[in-house]
Amino acid sequence: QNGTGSKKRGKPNILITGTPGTGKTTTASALSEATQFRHINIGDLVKEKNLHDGWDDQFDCYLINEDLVCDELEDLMEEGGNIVDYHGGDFFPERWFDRVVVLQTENSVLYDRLTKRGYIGQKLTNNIECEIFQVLLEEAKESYPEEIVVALRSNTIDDINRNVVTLTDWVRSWSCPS
Ligand code: DAT
Repeated sequence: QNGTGSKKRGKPNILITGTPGTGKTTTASALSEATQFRHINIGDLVKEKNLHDGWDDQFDCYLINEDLVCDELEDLMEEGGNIVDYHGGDFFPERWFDRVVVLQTENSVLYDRLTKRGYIGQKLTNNIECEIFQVLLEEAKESYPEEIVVALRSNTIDDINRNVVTLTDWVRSWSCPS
């Protein structure tokens, strides 16, 4: 009864993950508009609600407090209808998500996006390597049932539009299975 298809939520939850710059926030906000689901940007939430243990100088980002983030989101996730946007996902409870989307971008395209964002040096290299080695895809496959994990290409605006249509269709079929 707790296998695939067990539905205690009225609406599904979707995790959108991928290397920084692959288009998570752009995709999640478009999908949120199409579905009226709640867009939860974990990076923003961590900053707004102070769900961190200070700034990490080495990695140039907040040291996210995973327990605080999970406590903060538990009720919303139980309710359903959430699109969670984060460059990671191995610390969320497995039961939270019905679909895990891993966005992927070609190296040269990603390089340009991250450079535009001001990434340089080690931070730039680390993120490009993260994409080359498909770190987020491997992490997703290790953390969630294989059948709910999908990798989607995100090189162009057309890709984004197509991904939003695909995911919106999936949400509809989840809510009204034929
Ligand atoms: P992320 O949330 O994964 O860090 P983002 O949505 O903030 O990524 O996108 C980073 C930048 O790249 C932003 O200027 C929008 C652009 N972008 C993202 N995905 C794209 C795509 N598939 N085609 C064209 N531009 C894209």
